[in-house]
Order: sequence, then structure tokens, then C-alpha cells
Amino acid sequence: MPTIEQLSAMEILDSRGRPTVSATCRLAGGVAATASVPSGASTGRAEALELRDGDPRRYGGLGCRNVVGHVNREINTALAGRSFAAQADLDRALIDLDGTANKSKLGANAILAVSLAFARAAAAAAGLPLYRHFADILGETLRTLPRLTVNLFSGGKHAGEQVAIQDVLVVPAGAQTIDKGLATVYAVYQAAAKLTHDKYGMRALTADEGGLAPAFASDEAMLQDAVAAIRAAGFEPGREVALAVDVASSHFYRDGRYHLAGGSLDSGQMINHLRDWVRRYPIVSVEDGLAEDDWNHWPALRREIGGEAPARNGMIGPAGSRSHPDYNQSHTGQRRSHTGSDPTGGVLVLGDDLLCTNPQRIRRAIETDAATALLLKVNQIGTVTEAAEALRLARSAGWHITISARSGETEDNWLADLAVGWAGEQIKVGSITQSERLAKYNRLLAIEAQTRLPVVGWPGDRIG
Ligand code: 2PG
Ligand code: MG
Repeated sequence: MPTIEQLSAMEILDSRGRPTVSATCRLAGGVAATASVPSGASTGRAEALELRDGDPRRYGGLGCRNVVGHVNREINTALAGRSFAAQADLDRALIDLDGTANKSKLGANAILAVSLAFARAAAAAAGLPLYRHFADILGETLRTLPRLTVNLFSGGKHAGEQVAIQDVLVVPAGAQTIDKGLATVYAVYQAAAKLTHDKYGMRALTADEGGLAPAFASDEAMLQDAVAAIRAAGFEPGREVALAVDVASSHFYRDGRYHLAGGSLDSGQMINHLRDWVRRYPIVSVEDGLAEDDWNHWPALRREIGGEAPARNGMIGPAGSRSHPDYNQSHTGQRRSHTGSDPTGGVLVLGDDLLCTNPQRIRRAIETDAATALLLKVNQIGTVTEAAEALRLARSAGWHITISARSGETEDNWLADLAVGWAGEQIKVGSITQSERLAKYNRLLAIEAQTRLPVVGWPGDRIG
């Protein structure tokens, strides 16, 4: 049973140069491990509280010195010398020590840094790779590697809001390995960088997560250009390479309307707009298509674009049973042919800001049939154990899981281990540039080489 000898932390900088927290857990017996926490920009309002110093003279108030102090003093004093048989016991002690609903006393950033550092130290003490330890925490066996969803074009809060939509992502659906998937994404990204230069006269300047961010004329231009880049790279859109979209619509939802470049839409019109996109572009996943507070309309969105409701209490395996479209496209690239009676074919209706990795919100979404997939960001909830609970709940409803990084990341790579250990169907790390992103992709490559696990297949193997 791991006994904590010392917990300590320091302030480090994330990929945007903003402070974040790195914690080290030393166990009795000498094993020590360090983990650092990411930070979002387009945050959901229900996220656990990331505590900041608020001193405007230092990092514009974003400093984390107080949080570091919480680890070095309160948390260390309370937990050093104690033994924890399981991750859940340690996390429970952290939650109790904080005592607030949103971790605002000690800070979710302090708590998560300790939770992760303990997980890594316990794995090392047991002589296990971190991905296997995460699988043990969940009570899972290792099954699959996640499908890649990789940022290509960015707008919204990650790119100075030149367009409202936050991210268009490349999904190398035909690639059977992480290795091939990354090579495919590289080719599309290079084609997109050339397109950015030729069409917009811009160098390949990138947004927070490394996505390209030219001055698109409209939100839809992001999708058109993404399809053009896929073709230019020599792939067939919708068969070898598909798209995912993070609409991040909470961030352009005001007074009950969605404010896009061409004007504003009410919820019903926004749903129609997204359904139209899903019909005309090879989109397999729509994240935050509606705003975090627009609960009343999410069920209609799910019905319109999500295909059949997922089977409850059933795990979706590598070739699960959800209906998916035939992503074959005509040569115009503008209309997809579909199988069955469902014109959209059923894309993932993925909740990020809506759900905030929060079991209460996930339960509400399951009860109202508002989504079919959970975007899992551990720092939205603040401990490994609560994130595992969120995942279990989503899986019990037959949902898919997309394990996600944040826009402010560090060089730490635990996310890749988490995605494999928890058998996430998708992983979302950002673009194929910038070392804080590549740290995760490189770790996935290493895990693939070690385990030879298969990448999750698309349901029905209709792609590829
Ligand atoms: C999102 C994330 C990652 P942020 O909205 O899904 O892309 O962004 O970390 O800024 O919340
Ligand atoms: Mg999002």
C-alpha cells in the first residue's frame, strides 16, 4: 500500500506562457513522480475551479503561487505519512480536505496535480506502465488505442475569434494504426498550410493548439477548406479521412441566440444549420453544437444528427452497433451518400462545456437523451477518481468517450496513458505541431510499439 512521504509543487508555465501547477509525490521507499496540469481557455461554467493568485502585477493575475502553497503546506501536512490502498482513497482525502463543491478552497489545479502525481508514483512503485495502472484503476483490461481527432483549422477563443467555430479536426478514419494516422494527418496539415498560403496569402500562423487560423470568410469556409486540404493531400474525404467539429457554441450564445458570422440563429435554426453541415460534409463528431445552458434543445440536436439512440448499459466495442453513415462522397464532395433511413447516419453528439466531465450533468444528459458522447477532461472535475466515475456513467449509457487535452498544455504526456488505459474511443490533443501536443502523440507511438494494441475501428468498419 503506497505511503506518501512528501507532496510538493512548483509553478511552471503552460504552452501559452501562463502559470500552471506541477506536483511531485514521493512515496516511502523512495519512488517519486511528477505530474503537471493543463488549463483551458474556452472553459465551461460548471468546471471545477482553477485557482489563480489574482495579483494583476504578476502574469495578469494568473499566477499559481497560492495554489503551490496549498500543496506544499495544507495538502502535504494532511497527507504525508498516510497510506492509500487505492487512487480512490487518496482522491477522497483530497476532496474532503477541500470540502467545497467545486474545489475552490485548495484549487482544482492543486488537487489534480497531486491526484495525478500519486497515480504516477503508485504505478512506478508497482512497476507498471502508467496506461496499465490507469486501466487497473478503472477495472478494465487494455483493449484498444484511441482514434485520433487532430486540430486542423481553428477559430473562436483559440484564434482571436476571427470566426465563431472553434475547431475543425481531421479524423484519419482509414488508418489502422496511430503511426499511419499521424502520417495521414501530417499530409493533410501540410496541404492545409499550403492552402492557407495560396488562398489567404498567409504564412502558416497557428492558434493555441497549433491549428491553422487564416481569415476565413465564414464559418463554413473552415469546412470547405478542410475538405479541399484532404483532397489536395490525396485522400478521399469521408472514407480515408473524415472531419470532427468543436463548435464550442457556448462562447457565441447570447440572449438565446447563436451569433455566427452571417447573423444570429435561434436554437432550432442552429440545429438545422448543423444538420445541414453534417449532411454536406464528412463530419463524424459534433462537439458542443449547442450551448452549455441550452439544455432544452440538446435532445432535438441529438435526434437530428445523432442517429439511433445508443443502447443503454452496453459498452460500445471496437466495432460497435451504432449506425454510422457510408461516408462515400460524390466527386463534388458536397453530398454524402447514406445507408439506411437516417440521413445524417448518426454522428457523435459530444458534450464538452455541456457536461464538464461532471457526473451530475452527465446523468442529466443521459436522462434527457441529450448526447451520445462525453468529452473527458480530467481538470474539469479535478481528480482521477471523479473522472473515472464520469466515464463509467457515460459508458453505462452506451456513449463514446473522447479523452481531451486543454488549449493550455504542458510537456507532460499522462493524457496518452489515460486514453489507452481507459480505452477512450477518441483522443483530442490539438494539432500535429508544438511539443506540448507532440508529447502526447509521441507517447501514443511508444505505447503502440510496446503493446501492439489495435486502434478502435469505426463502427461497422464503414470507413477505410
Ligand atoms: C475544448 C478545449 C480543447 P479549452 O474546447 O474542447 O480544444 O479547449 O481547453 O480552451 O477549453
Ligand atoms: Mg470543446
